[in-house]
Amino acid sequence: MNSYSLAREAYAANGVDTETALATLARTPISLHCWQGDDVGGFERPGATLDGGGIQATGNYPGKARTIAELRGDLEQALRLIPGRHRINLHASYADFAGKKVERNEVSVAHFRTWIDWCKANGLGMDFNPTYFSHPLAADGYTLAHPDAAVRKFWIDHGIACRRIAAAVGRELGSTVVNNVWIPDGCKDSPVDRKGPRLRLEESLDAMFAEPLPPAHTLDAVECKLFGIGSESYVVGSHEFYLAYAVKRQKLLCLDMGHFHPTESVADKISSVLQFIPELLLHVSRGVRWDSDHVVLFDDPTRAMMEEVVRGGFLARTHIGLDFFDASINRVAAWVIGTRDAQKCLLAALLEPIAALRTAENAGDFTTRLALVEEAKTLPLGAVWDEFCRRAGVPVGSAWLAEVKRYEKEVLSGRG
Ligand code: RNT
Ligand code: ZN
Repeated sequence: MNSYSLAREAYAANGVDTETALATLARTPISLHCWQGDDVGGFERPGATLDGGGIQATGNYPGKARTIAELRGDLEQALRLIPGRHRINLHASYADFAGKKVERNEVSVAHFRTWIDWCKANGLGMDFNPTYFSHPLAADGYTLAHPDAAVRKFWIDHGIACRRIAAAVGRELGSTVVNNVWIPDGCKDSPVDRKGPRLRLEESLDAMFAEPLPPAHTLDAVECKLFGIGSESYVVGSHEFYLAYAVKRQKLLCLDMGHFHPTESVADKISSVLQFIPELLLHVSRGVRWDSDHVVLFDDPTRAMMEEVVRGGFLARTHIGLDFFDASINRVAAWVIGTRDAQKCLLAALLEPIAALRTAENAGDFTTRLALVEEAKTLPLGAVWDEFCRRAGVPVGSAWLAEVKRYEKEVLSGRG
């Protein structure tokens, strides 16, 4: 008997059907963030790098993608090692301008034509983000909440342009594009006016979202944050601000796992938030001290997150995206590790002996609940995961690493 058959029996004895779990996992896409491949630089100009704005990529591991073609090649390599069918999450700063200079308030779907074609050719969906950083008009740390109306107008127009791109891409690919708004606006030291920028942000968002677009083509999300590098004392788009805004305007809320106090459970927020907003976007990430963007692991916070999504029956209302950028290790490996681990966490959640746990809880038998949760942790998850990889035709276990090493030697090492 092979290890999967044994695992299947072990789970069945706990009232869990591994085949149902595998089918659900197979139809759950993960949105791979393009920005892990080039340290959030983008390709608006040659040699672009992440510039200011509340986020930072650290490390100088060789092999960073220098062109759109290189980035696509790296993504293709990562996708060959990740089971399932997925999506690519693009920032506006990854537009294909074909050498021309195009301002952010003038971007259009034409500048993403080659990305759309590439997504089609690779069977990928797309998600989108306006880019409110790495730009002279974001250099003082304010964009949509800027005190200068002309600067705000520029960024509102960028947001409007991006929503139209998202809608056009969603229509063409036949798959809803989540368009996520994150802005860096905030302050290193304590401002005396915390109110003004927030009033301006609400006004800017309303102006940006004014045009109705078909939800089947695109959905708007807003991303909250506790603090950023350079905005340690004040973030305009705080948790309370965006939660209230999302409820008021019925937008998606983006919960980035690295954007909270280190001891806060982000998983616990899901059921509260989804009681009042239509859908949720997750930025699956890992905070370490003051950095919010380490590679995702098969760890307790990520497992808890996926458990909440599954237990609450929220999978259909949750868009799972990744958000990390580690420049200190092989960037293709970072994608592979983070995506496979997010999927492993989801699989673990799908394999929970949930019926027995609910029976125990409903009977007030918390002893049994605790006992079963703990016993479930050592059920043969690995054998089910390996079977998933085998069926998807991707390397099983750590075999993917040899592929990444080969790619590093043959492709990445040739980049200056
Ligand atoms: C920054 C936010 C945001 C970015 C990406 C690049 O704190 O998490 O999601 O990481 O848009
Ligand atoms: Zn994020």
